[in-house]
Amino acid sequence: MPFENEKMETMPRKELEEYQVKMMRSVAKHVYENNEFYRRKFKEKGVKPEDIKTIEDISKLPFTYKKDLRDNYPFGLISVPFEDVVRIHMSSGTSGKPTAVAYTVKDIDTWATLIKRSMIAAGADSSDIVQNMYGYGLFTGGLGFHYGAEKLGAKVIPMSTGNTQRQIEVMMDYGTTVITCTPSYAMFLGETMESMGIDPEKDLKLRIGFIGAEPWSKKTRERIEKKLGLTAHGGGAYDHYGLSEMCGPGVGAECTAQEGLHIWADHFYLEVVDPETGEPVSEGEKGVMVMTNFTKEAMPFIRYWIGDVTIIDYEPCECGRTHPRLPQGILGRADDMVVVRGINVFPSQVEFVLMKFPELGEAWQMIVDRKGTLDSLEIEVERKEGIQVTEELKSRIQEELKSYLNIRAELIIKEPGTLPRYEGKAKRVIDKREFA
Ligand code: DLL
Repeated sequence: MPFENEKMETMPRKELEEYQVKMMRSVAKHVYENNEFYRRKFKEKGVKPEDIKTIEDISKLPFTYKKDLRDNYPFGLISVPFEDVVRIHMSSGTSGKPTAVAYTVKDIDTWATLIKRSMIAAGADSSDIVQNMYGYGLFTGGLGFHYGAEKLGAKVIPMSTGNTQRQIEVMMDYGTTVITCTPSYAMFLGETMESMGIDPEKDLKLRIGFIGAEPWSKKTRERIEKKLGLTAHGGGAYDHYGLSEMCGPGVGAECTAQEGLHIWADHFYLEVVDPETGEPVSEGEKGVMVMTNFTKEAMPFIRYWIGDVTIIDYEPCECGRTHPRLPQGILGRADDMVVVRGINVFPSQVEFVLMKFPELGEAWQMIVDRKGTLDSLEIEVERKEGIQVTEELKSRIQEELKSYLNIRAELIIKEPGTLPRYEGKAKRVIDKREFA
């Protein structure tokens, strides 16, 4: 089984922990000595870098929040001399003020190595032709995968998002074997192939998809693998996780066992905590992710409160990798959750239920509104081409939704091709309520 760095990827857990403590102490020292914001935060908490001696000591360090990133926009969290910065990525965010992240030459190289590692874990190699359909530009997906795939020695076609028919023609002309995109776009690609009369199993050579940047369920995986002919060519669709604040993509990836995301623990220290108390949850329990990128130079984040919801598992994987795994991937973002009539509803739960029904297509959205004093929840989804929507089918789906969400939702089954399609991350929740 090939590895990017076998020693680090399969290091026994105890040894890995010792390594992490050493690296956490070193990154704490780096930001303490070079960044005013962190020095102040450490002092407020009464902690010094040299206090980090055991894995438990890490919880003495302060959390960093998205708000800190915004408040210090654009360059306040940089921990190296500005002349050492060679790249800046930015995200517009939903609440107005953008956030920016910065990289040194070494950071760009580390990032590419992590993508290379992730690609190797899923069985890609230098013979692959990689059609990179993540957006190039301020989003980290495009350039992240670009440099990683080049480092692997693969042949990169830098397509970026959009122009779907052209994407498919390029796949045919070049014999693309690997694609990178969001799950929403992967589904749209599949639909477009169908409408162009292309059979991906016969007409294309796609075998591996690096699919990520938004939540997707195992049922969605099956659909993508089938629609794009990935399994027919001996590969599959592999979940890929990351966020700009840590580097971009390359934080965690699935191996060929498809048993969940491996979080690359020789670069990232992951904690899964209770969203109310910030204390670690027990293994196997749901919590929100907090992460430190201890090998980043330009802009390391100490205990960054990501807010993605997950469950952590420390059992080594059958591939031999020992790094912590997220067997169910990312269950959603704590802040994507909508509260409807007092019940917490995650878009990922809705997707999980809808994708179980082969009669339904892949496009869907949920609309939350307030009628009088009561919240309403409508779920719109398309039927598959050629499917007759009966009352019996509708009530089966509605029952299943009710049993998963604990709330009654109005189900509207729409004609194929009538709901929005997305080239990047999909927008699944439309909240029309006005909060005073
Ligand atoms: O989405 C980086 C990326 C690019 C990851 C390409 C994977 C592939 P941001 O735009 O900063 O970075 O968004 C980060 O997206 O906190 C999650 O909420 C969500 N996310 C990313 N990957 C996954 C995934 C990129 N595999 C935010 N499953 C994260 C679920 C994901 N959610």
